[in-house]
Parts: sequence; C-alpha cells; structure tokens
Amino acid sequence: MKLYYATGACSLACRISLHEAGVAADFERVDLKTKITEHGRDYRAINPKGYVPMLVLDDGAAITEIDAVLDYIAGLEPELGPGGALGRTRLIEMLAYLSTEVHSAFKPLWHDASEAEQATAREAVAQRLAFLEGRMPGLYLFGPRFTVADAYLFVMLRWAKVFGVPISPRLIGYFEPILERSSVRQALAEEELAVIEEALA
Ligand SMILES: N[C@@H](CCC(=O)N[C@@H](CS)C(=O)NCC(=O)O)C(=O)O
Repeated sequence: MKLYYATGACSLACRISLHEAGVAADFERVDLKTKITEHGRDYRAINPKGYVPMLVLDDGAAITEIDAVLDYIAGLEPELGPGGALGRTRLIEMLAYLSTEVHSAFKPLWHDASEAEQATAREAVAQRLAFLEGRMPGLYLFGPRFTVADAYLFVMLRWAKVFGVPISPRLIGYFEPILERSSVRQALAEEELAVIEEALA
C-alpha cells in the first residue's frame, strides 16, 4: 500500500500507525502548495480532494479522510483500537473529536488570519486539548494501551507547540512514553522532523 503524505501534517499519524501495525508501505510526499508529488505527479489527478492523507491499498482502493484511514489501520491490527463491546464506536467517536474539534481548530493558524483570529484559535485548541486531558483514563486516551487515536493526538500536540498553544504538564508527560516508541522515532526520522523533546520543553 502507499500513503500520500505531507511533512509533519496529520498524515504523520497514519505513518506512525502503519509502523505500529507492522504494515509495510510506500510513502509519497505531496507539496500541499503546488499539489505536486515528490515524483512530479499532479496530486489532484490522484486525489481530487487535494489534501492528505490518502492511503492506496494494493488492489488500488483509495481511502481518504484521516478518521477512515486510521480506522482502517486499527482494523488491520486490533491492538491499535480500544477493544471491548463499544471499541469501534469509541474509536470513531475519539477520531471524530480529534479531526472536527481539535484539528479543525488549528485552521486559522495554518492560514493567513488576523492576530485576533489566531489568538481565538489558540484558545479553542487549548480548551479542546484540556477536555481530552481531563478524561484520559490512564497513560493514553483509552487507558494503558496506545491506539491510532494517540498517534493523532501526538501530531496535534506537536502542532500545538509549533503554533505556541500552551500545553499542560500532564500533556507534556503524556508525550514521554510516546516518544520512546520506535514507530514514532522511525516516522519522525523518515520525515526529517525536529526532535520533539526539545520542541515540547
Ligand atoms: N478532511 C480531511 C482534512 C485533512 C487535512 O486537513 N489535511 C491537510 C494536512 S494536515 C491538508 O492536506 N491540507 C492541504 C489542503 O487542504 O489543501 C481529513 O480529515 O483527512
């Protein structure tokens, strides 16, 4: 399979999750400004939505929308979901919160927005992260086990630092075990991303 990604984008959560699942994949980088891939291909012709992530399976089936991609990966490796009778529902619930509430709240910070709009966005992100923090039952979002939702939250926290959103000591502490994961180290190295320990200090 192949993951279309952009450096440091939400697609990083998919890369981490693929590594966690032990699934071999190819990766093709997309320049989100020009919509040209690293192989010089027109990304819009590959994915008319024009954004990442997109996961293309070996039979050619394409999955877009990060919630669907992460849910698919958790289906390949059930240990990457919360498990239990409502496990799939809880996973979708969490992924929807992360994508529609947390991820979307960053939008003014990515685009040209006024100082006031950016300050409002920072506040919104901080509030939504605080909501998650207050309900974390253990080390990770669903308890003691790392799931694809944690890979997504990891990327959101990374962005929070980049954009100067305050991060609580508990959420910084949440990062520490995640940083030790070989999947995360591998994914960061592959995208040539900065060391996160420093970024969160
Ligand atoms: N609805 C999409 C949004 C994904 C998204 O926002 N991707 C960003 C990178 S994190 C992107 O590709 N932005 C470029 C663009 O929208 O043109 C999803 O959930 O997968």
